[in-house]
Amino acid sequence: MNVFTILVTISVIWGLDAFKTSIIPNEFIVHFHSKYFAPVRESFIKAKLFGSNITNWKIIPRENLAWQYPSDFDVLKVLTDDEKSAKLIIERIQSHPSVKAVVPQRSVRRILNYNPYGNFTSINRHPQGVTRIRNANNDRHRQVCSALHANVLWKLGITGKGVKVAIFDTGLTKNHPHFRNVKERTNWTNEKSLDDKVSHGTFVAGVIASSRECLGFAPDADLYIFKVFTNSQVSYTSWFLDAFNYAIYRKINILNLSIGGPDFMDSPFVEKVLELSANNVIMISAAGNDGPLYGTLNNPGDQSDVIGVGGIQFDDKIAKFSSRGMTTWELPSGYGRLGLDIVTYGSQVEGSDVRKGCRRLSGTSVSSPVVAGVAALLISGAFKRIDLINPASLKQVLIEGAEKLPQYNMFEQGAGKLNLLKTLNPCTMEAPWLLQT
Ligand SMILES: *[C@@H]1O[C@H](CO)[C@@H](O)[C@H](O)[C@H]1NC(C)=O
Ligand SMILES: *[C@@H]1O[C@H](CO)[C@@H](O)[C@H](O)[C@H]1NC(C)=O
Ligand SMILES: *[C@@H]1O[C@H](CO)[C@@H](O)[C@H](O)[C@H]1NC(C)=O
Ligand SMILES: *[C@H]1O[C@H](CO)[C@@H](O)[C@H](O)[C@H]1NC(C)=O
Repeated sequence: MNVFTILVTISVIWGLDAFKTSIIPNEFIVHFHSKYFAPVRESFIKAKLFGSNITNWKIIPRENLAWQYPSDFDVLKVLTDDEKSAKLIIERIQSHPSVKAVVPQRSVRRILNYNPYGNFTSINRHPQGVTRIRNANNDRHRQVCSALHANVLWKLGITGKGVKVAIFDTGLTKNHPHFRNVKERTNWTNEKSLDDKVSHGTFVAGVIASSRECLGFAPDADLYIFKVFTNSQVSYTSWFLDAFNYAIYRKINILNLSIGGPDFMDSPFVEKVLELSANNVIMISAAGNDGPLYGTLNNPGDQSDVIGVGGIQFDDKIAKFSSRGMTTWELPSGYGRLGLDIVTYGSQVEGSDVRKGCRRLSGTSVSSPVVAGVAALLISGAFKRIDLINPASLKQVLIEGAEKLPQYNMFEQGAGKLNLLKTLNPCTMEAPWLLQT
């Protein structure tokens, strides 16, 4: 129905998460200017290598759902360890007018820091099988949905219906009891199962859309689960690019992407983020967990087309781990940008656990799904103004509705603290009664 996709990009959940990227030897991403079917792409590559005695290369087939559609890249394997011949192959392919660039294939590994002591980055699992009865006074502070008054919208029947949210993460267990509307679980790794064995992906999905126990913001949103990380938290540039392309074909509204980090700045990855935004996919990404130093924002949360989210505690203090602006990579060519758009709860937040029950996590990757869930809710409640919502206007209303935290500067808080009800106002101008609560 509607045309948005909310893409939640890059989410680092644990306070001490880190990403480590490395180059895969002899594997390259051949990036084309446009999208073509596989035989056409192969003909471009062959055109430049044909007639020479260069035969020590092959295109690696990618058996996934994106394969049926035109694509803008191939993965090329060079079957020689001789650097000179490898270089020759790459140079020849690069000289084809339809080829934009040839870059190394990278792997990215997300390093999770489980803290057994229960402090700071702790993960407090509830005892298995015990349903927690939430006492409003005790536990309210960890319920992000009530802290942001999502129930005001739920009472009006606004629950995320019709909004497609994609979650790029570690998968989700089939028939998890917290979720009503899992539309699709898709496979982008080489693993046999789509289940989440890490619990990262489940937690993110829970903050966005859980309908039981620990509640998420938009329980009726359509969830598209993209398993792009293996159970050992590894992913590849090509897995992400294929999954992004598929999300565009599926007309996803909101995409939850859980990758990123300061080093994941491959040109095809960054350009894909811009392409998604041009296709009306709303992208929300964590600012990073590299605070409290300034200039520590992560890509792509710091890009203009992406909503970059920092973390605060339930007492409105900015979390120490939350990355601060400004952007530093632009400094050599002039000046940096603020880079950080907004802050919201990201410390000791409750969300769904792998099979059932809840757990608490901290990190700006907790804050990012909070904004994604809020975005899904706002879009589904925008009524007649829904056609006016796009990545830029959504960012604008979030920024305008944000509340300044008096004791912090803009590099720490961006436009300030997310305020769901104030943000709702411009989205639903013809329904001002929504705000009289
Ligand atoms: C074929 O290979 C030889 C030796 O590897 C090389 O000297 C020669 O230039 C190559 N010919 C072409 C057309 O690339
Ligand atoms: C958590 O507690 C442990 C043990 O008390 C301590 O060693 C560790 O430094 C603490 N970590 C943080 C981040 O406070
Ligand atoms: C995912 O795809 C790979 C091939 O790319 C395959 O080996 C694996 O079994 C698939 N996993 C699932 C759950 O379908
Ligand atoms: C997507 O998932 C990551 C964690 O994997 C999380 O940090 C991020 O906030 C999520 N984004 C959304 C929109 O849910």
